[in-house]
Amino acid sequence: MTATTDGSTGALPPRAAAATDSTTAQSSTAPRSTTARPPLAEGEAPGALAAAERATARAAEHLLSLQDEQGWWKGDLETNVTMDAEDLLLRQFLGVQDEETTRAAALYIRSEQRPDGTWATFLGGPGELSTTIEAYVALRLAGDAPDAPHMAAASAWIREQGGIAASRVFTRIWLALFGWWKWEDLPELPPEIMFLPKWFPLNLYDFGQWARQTIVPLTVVSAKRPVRPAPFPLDELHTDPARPNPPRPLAPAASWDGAFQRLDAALHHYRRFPLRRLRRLALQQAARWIIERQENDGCWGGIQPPAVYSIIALHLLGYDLDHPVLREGLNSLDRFAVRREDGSRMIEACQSPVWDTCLATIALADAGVAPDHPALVKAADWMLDEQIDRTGDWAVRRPGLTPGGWAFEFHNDTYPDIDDTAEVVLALKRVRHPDPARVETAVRRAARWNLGMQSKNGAWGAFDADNTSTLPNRLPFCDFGEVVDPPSADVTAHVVEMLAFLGERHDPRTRRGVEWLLAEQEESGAWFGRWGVNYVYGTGSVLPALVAAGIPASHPAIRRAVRWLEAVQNDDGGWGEDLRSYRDAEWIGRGTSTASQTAWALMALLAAGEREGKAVERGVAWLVDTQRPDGSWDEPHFTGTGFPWDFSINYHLYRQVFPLTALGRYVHGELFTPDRLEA
Ligand code: R19
Repeated sequence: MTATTDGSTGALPPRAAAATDSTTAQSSTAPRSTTARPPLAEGEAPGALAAAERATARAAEHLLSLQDEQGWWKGDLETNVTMDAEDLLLRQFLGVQDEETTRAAALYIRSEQRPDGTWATFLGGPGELSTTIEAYVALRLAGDAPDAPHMAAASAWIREQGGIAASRVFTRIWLALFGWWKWEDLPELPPEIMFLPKWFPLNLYDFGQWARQTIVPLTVVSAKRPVRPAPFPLDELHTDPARPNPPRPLAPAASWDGAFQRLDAALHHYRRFPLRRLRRLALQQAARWIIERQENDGCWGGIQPPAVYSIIALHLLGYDLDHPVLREGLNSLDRFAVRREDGSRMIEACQSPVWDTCLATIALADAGVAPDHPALVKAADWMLDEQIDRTGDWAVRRPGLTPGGWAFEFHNDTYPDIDDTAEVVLALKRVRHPDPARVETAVRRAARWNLGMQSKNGAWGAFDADNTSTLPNRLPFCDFGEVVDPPSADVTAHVVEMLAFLGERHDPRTRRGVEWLLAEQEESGAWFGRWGVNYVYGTGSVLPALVAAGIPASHPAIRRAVRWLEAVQNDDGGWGEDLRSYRDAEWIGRGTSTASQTAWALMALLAAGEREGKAVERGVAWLVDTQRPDGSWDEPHFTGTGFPWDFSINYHLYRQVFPLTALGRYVHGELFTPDRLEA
């Protein structure tokens, strides 16, 4: 699979429509729009509806043109330059750098630097210390001189912010690999953690899957403490190079932080006098654990950070770079690279083909594309082939549950997720497939798996059931991002919506999900967005689910949510919510209007029966007015969430699939509801 680009700013133009003929799409859109279109609202300008219909048709045509001939869609998954910097650091560490890759990666890193010398983790965000340090070091490895103006600006800012000593643990581990930081001055995480049984606090399965897969190889790396001499010193990144690690005060022993600091001191002590046999067995077990989880494409968990650390760990345990495990691992890293128009090379943290394909299928179906349109059948076929029929780490908490989920990526069989599984089912239910029995079997298995993954509190997390321990986040080692995967409103909403579409509205497990969602609504009337920014995403996920589950639009919870959405609508008619909303309540519901967030708000309002309201009319007009002539939207802002605040994602297909879904539901009314599917 080669990396694809999606024609958005800076990237190559999309390939021409592959297997789909856009005239077919047009003609299959037309008949449905006349049968299903709801009557005009009082005072509604017929011109506005016609404009929305044209925008819908153009958007559908554009989306169809982006489908791969194998049936999937995949937009670029843009994050930040940490990915690119760590890729270069890995190559340097292993001694496998090549000039062309370094040049193209450096070009990308430089292009993302801001005038004040910093790098941010999302468009318009504040400079971020660890990211800026990693980007700076990568550019130095690529040959940029420390006194070049862009480098001097960066290092001055880094020193102002406290230098390397103030950066996150991951950054200091990378620097320790080259002797730029002392291993002793890092928190300990011993490989013996492998032996903790699954009921013991801080055992591996208390961590979210992404953290688990990162931590296991890192325990190996920090047990080995390798140092490959650096090609140059980095004194310019310390506030005082003579004292690179100024002592930090200890927290009181009776506090959580104090207790974990003392645990860390004890582990440092253990490191000096480990039980040698135990240590050896732990390292062996870690190697086995890692190798068992390598995917068919050579990657680990479909995400770049575990892949990078797993390669280093196995190499330190004696695997040669040309051992098949490492060769395939290294090859897989190249598949995370996206080539851009200017010759630069951007690394994706992760790839989203399953997620993009189910969302695109839903969007096209809701826009009135015929349910048996070849593009939709092809997408369904591809999704059906991706269903995972073996157990994974999720079975530790749910032993005996029959597999049947979908993962987010091309290859990630150990970690299917509940969110993708719900959305794939919602997509498959919209397609008229030539083999309905096959679809029905797949959907039933998926639903059974998702139901089995319900957490004890009645809600759903993304990858695991009952992944709710509060201890992992307190480890000094875990100072970046989320490391657990507790239930969230957005995932729970998607599962509830799926269950409703399968006719399981009255199932007690669906009811518990609904009750949890109702209890989770905030005072404002909105829901928090765990995997999308932010309350607009949460609310945009929950309202369609509650209505599908039979909660009447007149229910007070729904009215409160509608009032919140109306209150935060921008003057231009769109919706936008800045990533700073995760840190600063001032930004909740506020920000520059974006296509995907406007669409989420519209999807919520339409579900709540507000089609004829002023807010919907203005939101639809915003989408129509900002659409580009080719049927696409521009979306420089990041509206996806990896970890609230710490890690943000610009999903390049969100700008297309969500506006199309919202416009389709506006133009046609809801073509797909649980009642219509059952009828
Ligand atoms: C909904 C579908 N989702 C439920 C799936 C979303 C997947 C998002 C892509 C995740 O990519 C990642 C994951 C983890 C990391 C890390 C990382 C940070 C801390 C630790 Br500890 C371990 C790893 C860094 O980058 C990542 C990217 C939308």
